[in-house]
Amino acid sequence: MIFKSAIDAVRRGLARTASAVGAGLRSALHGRRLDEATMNEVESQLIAADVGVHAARELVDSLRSEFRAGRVERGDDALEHLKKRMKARLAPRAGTTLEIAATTAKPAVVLVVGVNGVGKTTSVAKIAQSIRASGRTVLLAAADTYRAGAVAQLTVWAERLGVDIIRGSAGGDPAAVAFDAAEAAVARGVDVLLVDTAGRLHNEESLMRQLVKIREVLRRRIPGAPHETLLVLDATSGQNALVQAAAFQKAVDISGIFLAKMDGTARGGVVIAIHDALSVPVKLIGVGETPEDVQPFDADRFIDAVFASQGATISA
Ligand SMILES: Nc1nc2c(ncn2[C@@H]2O[C@H](COP(=O)(O)OP(=O)(O)O)[C@@H](O)[C@H]2O)c(=O)[nH]1
Ligand SMILES: [Mg+2]
Repeated sequence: MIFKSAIDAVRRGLARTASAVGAGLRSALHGRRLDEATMNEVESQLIAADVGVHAARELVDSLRSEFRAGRVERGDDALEHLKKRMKARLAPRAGTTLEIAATTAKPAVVLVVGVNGVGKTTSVAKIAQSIRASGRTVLLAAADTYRAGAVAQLTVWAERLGVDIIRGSAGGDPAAVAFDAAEAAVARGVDVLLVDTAGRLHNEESLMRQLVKIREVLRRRIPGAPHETLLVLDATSGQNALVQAAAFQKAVDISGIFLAKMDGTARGGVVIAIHDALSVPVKLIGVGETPEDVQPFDADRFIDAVFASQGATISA
């Protein structure tokens, strides 16, 4: 198991989401009797938490039909019903881990993509740290040659974590860096190669073309690579994250989502919107700025943490 998470850590990391979503629904429902006005309030609370209009409507529709059938009357039963329905919604793709956890490929290659500022480089450091902690070796590739500071930023992480890094020159060809890194990973016999990429170029088309080229270079040198293409999304960007995901999914085959900055948002319901809109699972969540601040996304734990008793008792 590369990534571990205790329920306490999940609750701490998600304190803002949990207190906002949980407390909002709780204050609408706890100790009350259900009626039409209350159900409208629940729908607004869900939309405010970013679960998406579609999911919010379906959740409230299912609650309404339970209410009209006389099966749910008390607000507290409504809370339980919502909790169950949310878990069921997330269940089909829950619990999926990184491909590198299961693959026997060596080196296993993880390509990390996403727009500027979402948290790619930090997420690479987090994954590197977890792999190191599990006793495997890591090589980093600084394939964001577009921004002057990007290579330096990853270099600092490499030094702090004590892992090797392959760099090109600023403004150089990122596909060449990917090629050199693949060569080095094979020659040095490392277990996992993590490739950090640029999030902004002259336009979206050139960015996507560059990512496709990096993929091809990796695949040519290492059969089956990249074994994971991880799209990093910023949880605080709300529905905007869905627009980004669609663009990346079209260009490169995304195999998983790293949802960063879950600690910084009261709108963690975006996880549900992402699961609704995309065919790829959220695999990891970022809950802070240090390399330790990463957790596997576990749907049951996530929903439990969101609904965990009074929000006030868990806000950090
Ligand atoms: N609070 C919080 N901040 C994060 C998280 N992940 C990244 N950041 C911060 O977001 C900013 C941009 O991160 P960076 O990794 O440089 O993004 P990149 O441009 O996609 O590579 C930095 O200030 C990071 O410290 C997270 O999970 N939580
Ligand atoms: Mg970066």
